[in-house]
Amino acid sequence: MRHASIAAAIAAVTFLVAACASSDEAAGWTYAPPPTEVAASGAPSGEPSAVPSGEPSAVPSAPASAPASAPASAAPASAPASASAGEKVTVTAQGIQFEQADLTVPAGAPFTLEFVNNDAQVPHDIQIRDQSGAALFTTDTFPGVETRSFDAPALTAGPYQFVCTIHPNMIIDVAAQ
Ligand SMILES: [Cu+2]
Repeated sequence: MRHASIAAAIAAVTFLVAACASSDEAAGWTYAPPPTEVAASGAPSGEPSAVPSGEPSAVPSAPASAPASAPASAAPASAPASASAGEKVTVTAQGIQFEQADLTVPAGAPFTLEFVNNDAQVPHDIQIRDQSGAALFTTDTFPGVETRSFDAPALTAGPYQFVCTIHPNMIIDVAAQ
């Protein structure tokens, strides 16, 4: 019994080793040739058919649909999406002051203005003013403690000020660049 089971085990191991060796060998022989055959036959047939069929259909359809939808729906829809997906500028009010002494905001693209009002029950807002003092954008006025996000308009590169209209001492020098 004992000899028989050992012999069986040895036989099994021998068989497994042999099976592994032979399957590796078989794999080496059978796997190597097909890839070059597939690559050689696949490239020439796939390339010429894909390019001519894709290009003619894509080009005529794009100009046809773009003018119709772009001015009316595409432009307004994509602007807020890119603004919220783009840069976020955070301004914090605390102790009747803006925490940020100065700021840099992206020029030429709408951005998200996140206003953190940490002054409990004290209302603040943020007004974006250009160099002449003209107001370009004003957020809601709201008391803390609360955080709100606003879609600020695109600013051309240059200096601006963020000012709280309720507390004129709250001023941040801002560079759009
Ligand atoms: Cu204020």
